[in-house]
Amino acid sequence: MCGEKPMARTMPIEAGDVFLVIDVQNDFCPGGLLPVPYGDDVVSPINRLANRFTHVVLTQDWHPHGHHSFASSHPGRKPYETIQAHYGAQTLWPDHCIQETHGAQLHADLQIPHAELILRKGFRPEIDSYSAFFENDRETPTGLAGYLHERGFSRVFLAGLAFDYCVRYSAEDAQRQGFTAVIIEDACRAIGVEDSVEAARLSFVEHGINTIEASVIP
Ligand code: VGL
Ligand code: ZN
Repeated sequence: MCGEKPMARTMPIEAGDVFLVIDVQNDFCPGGLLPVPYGDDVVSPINRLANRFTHVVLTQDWHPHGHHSFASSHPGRKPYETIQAHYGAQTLWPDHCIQETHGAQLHADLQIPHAELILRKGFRPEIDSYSAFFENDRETPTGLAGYLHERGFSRVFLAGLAFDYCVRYSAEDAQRQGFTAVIIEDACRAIGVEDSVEAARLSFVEHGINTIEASVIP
């Protein structure tokens, strides 16, 4: 049967919108130290999307040697195991995104010359930082909420790596800080540790966070 009104298939970009591109760095791409499967597939959709937004902010995971989130800092522990840190559960990772290394550089094919801010996170030796807004203690701010509020943004569109970690926690915190978070899901890729992808999707429903496809932004 015809006659039903089709759903709105496009989402116009508005003045208060900012595109937050999470951790598109060599170490999270195939060949890197913490490779996200098909991580580099996000580069071309993100380049296209970034062109549609006037305002773009990039994040960069930026750890010192011997960072607390590295399995190598915990004798006898292996990557992807979980430990109890003073701020709660912490997944242990292979060493990655060490300051000034090639792996910590943004992917060379990212073409976003108009990006207005590159925010580094995870530089405190004793605490990890998935979210672009807060360290994993969920109380030490990165300053991004203040920056985005002061600039008058109201919606934060997110894409990048990894869907189930830094994108997830950044979207939750954006929403909690009073922004409307929108995840562009096919411009993300996930790491997948146990049920991390399902947990992320459930959390987005709980927090009222919308996920869209890149094609909705023409
Ligand atoms: C990330 C694990 C460790 C991410 C960063 O960008 O999602 N995941 N550090
Ligand atoms: Zn990290």
